[in-house]
Amino acid sequence: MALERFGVAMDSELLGAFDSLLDRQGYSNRSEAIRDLVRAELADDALARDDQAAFGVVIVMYDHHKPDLVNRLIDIQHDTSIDVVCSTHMHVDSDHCAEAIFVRGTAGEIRDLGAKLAGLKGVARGESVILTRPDQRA
Ligand code: NI
Repeated sequence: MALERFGVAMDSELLGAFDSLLDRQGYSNRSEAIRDLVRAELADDALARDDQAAFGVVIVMYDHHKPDLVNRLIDIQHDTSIDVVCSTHMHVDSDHCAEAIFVRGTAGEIRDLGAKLAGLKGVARGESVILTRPDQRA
């Protein structure tokens, strides 16, 4: 794909802070950093729409002593309409487990699944990471 050049005007203080950030992040030039920022912004914009095709990981940390919680976590994964590809379990300590659940669906479905699991009594923390392929952005 052909590269197009464009000029950007920026005050020196902002540019200095940007260069300092790029240095810490290991960028060798501004162009690659700006391309990554644009890609991230386009992905965030696409993923804000509930119907955007997506994939991701829902991570929950929970107290495995809570009665029936483990079964409820499993039931929700079986009953969801989205594709639960796999999950990985980690025994965090004597009380807590963490589960990373890899899913494919729409951004809205993944958000809903994450919220449903995080809202269960006994789930101490729930986080979702949702990504989309550039060629699938609506
Ligand atoms: Ni465990």
